[in-house]
Amino acid sequence: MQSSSTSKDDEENALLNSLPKARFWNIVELRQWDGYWFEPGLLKSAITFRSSFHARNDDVLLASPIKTGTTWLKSLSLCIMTRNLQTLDEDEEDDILTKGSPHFHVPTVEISVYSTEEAAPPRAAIYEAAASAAAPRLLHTHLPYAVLPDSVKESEGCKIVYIARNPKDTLISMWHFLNSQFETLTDGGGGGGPFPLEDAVDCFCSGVHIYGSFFDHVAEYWAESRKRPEKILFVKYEDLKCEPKRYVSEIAEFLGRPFGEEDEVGVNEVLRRCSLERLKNLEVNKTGSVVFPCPNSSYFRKGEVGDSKNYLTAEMERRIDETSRLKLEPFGLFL
Ligand code: PAP
Repeated sequence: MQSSSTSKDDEENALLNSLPKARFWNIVELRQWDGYWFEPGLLKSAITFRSSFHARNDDVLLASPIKTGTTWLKSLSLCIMTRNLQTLDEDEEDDILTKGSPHFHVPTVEISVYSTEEAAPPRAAIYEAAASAAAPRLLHTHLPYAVLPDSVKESEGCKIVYIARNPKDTLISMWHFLNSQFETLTDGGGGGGPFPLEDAVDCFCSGVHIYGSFFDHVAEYWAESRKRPEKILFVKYEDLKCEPKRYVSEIAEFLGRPFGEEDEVGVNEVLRRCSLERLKNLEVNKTGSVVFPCPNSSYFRKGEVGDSKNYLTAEMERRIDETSRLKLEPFGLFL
């Protein structure tokens, strides 16, 4: 008799084979599902997440496209949510961020919790932490809104904080990150060297991309956040950079953990603990890998607004701006 896991695998493989296919950066196989493109392993995780996750009313789900400030949002939300367990003075020993990467404390569900791939050692611990943690749970996803589990969408209490970023800076951050991950496979299949930026711009604007179109991803969460502002808080990376106290206070308020009017010290301490320079230099982030094979250190680079100017030609900028104009501005969204 066939085991149930084999038949589930067979069903998933049959589904995967029936879906439209494409390639990302000439390296990664993609499948199209619910209008978005996914790497097959992530798609299987997304399907499992959608069918088996039961949101609790006090869950917090952080969401983002890749490279829009995920690591920062994870760190800030973790500090905000665990504030009652920490004294928030300058005692480093007391700081949960010194004990593990933000990606360890706040797992990305489709990568670290529902992954069907062989578990790397930290994953099992992450799974336990997510599945049995005393409420409230703090989780993260890169998945588009369209494919989230119904229980997340329907739960009154489960809140979503989404972080978006300027598309040009997002693309450049991603280009650096993925080039370092694909180092030996880039250049159209194994020649080494960075993937041609012009082709990366093509891919980004076409939407044939890991996790699907950046523009659709952002527009969809934006539209939902307008409809249900009590459920989804939409934050821009640039706003956080420009007015950090205001937006950290807003996130805390949204999560039901407001800083008192007098608590400027608390806000400042959360921001100090989560600063790029500090996180980058913590031992837990300088070494190891929570999301195998990405080194923990690879999530920290420059963190500057406008860094894309140093890489994109005027024509590349024009094409990305044009895509934003077509895809985001009709929703009243300017990034
Ligand atoms: P992920 O989606 O793969 O988890 P994510 O954290 O969203 O990555 O993106 C990394 C970017 O956030 C990097 O931007 P850059 O390439 O333009 O430099 C990284 O430097 C930036 N970043 C990481 N941590 C912080 C932080 N604490 N404050 C501000 N920016 C940060």
